[in-house]
Amino acid sequence: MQKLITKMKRVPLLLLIIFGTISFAMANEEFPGGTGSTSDFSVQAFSHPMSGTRGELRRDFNVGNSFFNNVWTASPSSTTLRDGLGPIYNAVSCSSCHFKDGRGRGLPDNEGPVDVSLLFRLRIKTLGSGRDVIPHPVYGGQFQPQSIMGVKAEGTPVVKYERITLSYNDGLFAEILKPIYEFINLNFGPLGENTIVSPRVAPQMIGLGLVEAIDEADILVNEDPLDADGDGISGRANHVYSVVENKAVLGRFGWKAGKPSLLEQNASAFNGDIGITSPLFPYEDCTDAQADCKANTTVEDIAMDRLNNVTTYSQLLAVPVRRDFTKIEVNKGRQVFYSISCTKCHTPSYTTSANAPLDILKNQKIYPYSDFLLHDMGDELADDKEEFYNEEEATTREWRTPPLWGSGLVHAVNGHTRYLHDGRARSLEEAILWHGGEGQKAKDEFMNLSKTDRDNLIEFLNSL
Ligand code: HEC
Ligand code: HEC
Ligand SMILES: [Ca+2]
Ligand SMILES: [Ca+2]
Ligand SMILES: [Ca+2]
Repeated sequence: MQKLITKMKRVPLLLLIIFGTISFAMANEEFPGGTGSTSDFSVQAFSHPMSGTRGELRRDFNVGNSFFNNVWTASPSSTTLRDGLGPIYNAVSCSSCHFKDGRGRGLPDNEGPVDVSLLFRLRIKTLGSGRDVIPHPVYGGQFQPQSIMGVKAEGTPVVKYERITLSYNDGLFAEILKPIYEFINLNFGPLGENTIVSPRVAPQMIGLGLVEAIDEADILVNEDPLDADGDGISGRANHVYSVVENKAVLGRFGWKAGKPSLLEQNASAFNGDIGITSPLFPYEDCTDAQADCKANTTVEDIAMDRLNNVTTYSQLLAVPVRRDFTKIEVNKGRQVFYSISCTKCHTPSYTTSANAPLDILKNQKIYPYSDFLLHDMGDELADDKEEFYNEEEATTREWRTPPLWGSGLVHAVNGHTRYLHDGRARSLEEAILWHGGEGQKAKDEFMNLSKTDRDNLIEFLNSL
């Protein structure tokens, strides 16, 4: 009896400690992008600099912002600072695809041409060289549907859909649409049987400097390439060639973690997507088969200092504060997310490096919900069912776990609720239903939940 009483006396203290710790952890989580998080949830939610962006940094951010939104024109023109578009390109500005610093919708509701925000990487399976691939010899590494006057564009990507019906354990149904891509109006002949087409939609631009500021070791610690712990999940890091460092380094950005840094990601977007050459990527994206493209190349369309301004801009776009943070359903949904396999890849949190390049990026407790590693996500999401290395060390079947912060604000910013690497999921629910391969177990667990638990989980995702 005495024992029981002392035990009971300890309970409140214990509860205080437990709940004290929880509420402290939760309070952090309300600010997923650390102290610089923004509390604007409007159409501008993804467009704010982290609070603390002042002085020279703020000026650099503003210049970067203007070059991110700038509509490039063909040269020669009256504004040499802002010309050099093409000769072939996907879009005339960064913000045509990352509209309002948000994400592209990628796919139309009905069959037809795809949205400008969806681009296609092209690779050729080379016979007899194992699982390696090369850029398409005629169309190059990326399909450019647009061109300046007097130059042939490459063609038009179109989509049609195959309907797939899934049934939940409780008898309810869901229908998902599998995109099937086709290329029409091809100006340089057919793509050929051995072409691997890899569709990618423009993701939102928030929190990227914080992602860059995560210590490499904190990402690599979650790798389990041989699935040593036997849970069916084998996250791997991509190691990609850096033109700046002239060696292979950890890949962090893009749907296959194919780019090592924001500087290189941005410079390659200027080059491949808009036809803007820079000191980092001095050559236009034309192949030998594209004579008119080659005849219209331009040199150093953007200078290094402007490129650096755009990089500062992309480092500092703030992550929004969580909404409905104390709502019961959201917290129940969070419990579901943590109790089924979601956090095995969507790693909740990190503390950024003390050595980050900018003070406001240092030592920040952040909640991106991603391991930033590659996972085989199954046949249905794969670029090609056969496994080829189509982005450095990432295969046709692998995708980088995307951060989930900002997921619930896509509709407010971009007016759609499209998710996954090509925007095929029309809702967060559909995004989960596409998980296969290493994500199959998580999907099955989701499909076995009660309707209430599923709804709560979606509410939690919408609060991110
Ligand atoms: C044609 C549409 C399009 C245009 C134009 C475009 N992007 Fe992107 N952006 C994408 C796509 C698609 C990806 C994903 C690329 C991948 O997975 O390889 C991406 C990825 C990124 C990322 C990495 C985000 C992340 O979460 O990893 C950054 C940063 C970025 N773009 C910056 C820019 C900048 C700066 C410009 C202008 C120079 C630009 N983009 C122009 C479509 C576009
Ligand atoms: C095996 C690792 C893994 C597990 C487990 C996993 N995910 Fe994912 N998740 C991914 C990857 C990789 C993608 C991107 C796939 C693609 O775009 O093709 C993704 C995409 C998503 C997206 C869309 C994000 C975006 O920006 O488009 C949501 C939402 C999501 N996951 C939620 C969940 C939930 C909820 C669970 C648990 C039921 C879960 N995931 C379990 C790896 C995983
Ligand atoms: Ca150019
Ligand atoms: Ca091309
Ligand atoms: Ca494992």
